[in-house]
Amino acid sequence: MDLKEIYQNVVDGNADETVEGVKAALAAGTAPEEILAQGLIAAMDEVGRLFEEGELFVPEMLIAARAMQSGLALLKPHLVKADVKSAGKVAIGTVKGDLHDIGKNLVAMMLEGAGFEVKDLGVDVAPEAFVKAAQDGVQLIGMSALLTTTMSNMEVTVQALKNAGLRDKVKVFIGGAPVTQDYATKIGADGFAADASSATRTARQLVG
Ligand code: B1M
Repeated sequence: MDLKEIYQNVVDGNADETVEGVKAALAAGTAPEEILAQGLIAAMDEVGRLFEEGELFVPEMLIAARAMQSGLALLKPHLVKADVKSAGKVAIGTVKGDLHDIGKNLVAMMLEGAGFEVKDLGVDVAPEAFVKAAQDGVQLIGMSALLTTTMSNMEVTVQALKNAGLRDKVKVFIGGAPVTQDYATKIGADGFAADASSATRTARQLVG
């Protein structure tokens, strides 16, 4: 199966064809990581480009995202292989005001694969919900943001953890397209990761 076909089916929002394409690629022995990077993630970058140029609109972006997620669901068992849940407890979520969850889901999946126990708080997560997770005893908090307008809620959450007297009890790491190491340093987060695989490395370093 040509990964270009998977890519095009995601861009066009064809979920059934994407699923068939991913199945065929796996059956042909293509590495799941290759299908993910060259088929699914590359397609979402193209969708973002077309949106910016005014060639696609929000509904089409949403349909493409659904196609991407259908393909991703098939890849999950191949990407998540760990059977020992002992690396640590992480709560992860997309910050308040932000509904983008594909990158966050990928990071959660990779963390599970690396042996972390992951509590997925979902999207549009209020600072109080992150605080509650810290009170419940997670060692790590991961925050994702895809919008320049919502990333400031990462700083609000770090502040809420401080106000609750929990900042020393949890490590905070952040990521998402507009987020940088400089921003992480500026808001007092403990770590930053640019993508899902480096997120597991960051998480491992943070739990020592
Ligand atoms: Co939106 N959107 N969107 N969108 N969307 C972007 C982000 C945008 C860049 C598109 C563009 O203009 N080119 C733009 C943001 C501009 C900006 O702020 N600078 C944008 C906009 C403007 C919007 C709306 C405001 C549009 C509107 O309504 N007018 C709206 C906002 C809604 C809201 O959240 N309140 C909106 C809505 C949507 C949909 C709902 C339609 C849909 C999301 C569906 C879903 O997620 N279930 C959507 C989509 C699909 C996108 C694009 C096209 C694709 C995002 C994606 O899934 N990428 C996106 C353009 C783009 O990113 N190129 C865009 C694939 C994913 C694997 O990558 O999420 O970056 P990513 O995750 C990566 C890394 O960032 C990192 O690892 C991941 C894997 O490698 N990472 C972490 C992510 N989180 C991490 C956390 C970590 C560590 C690493 O630690 C905890």
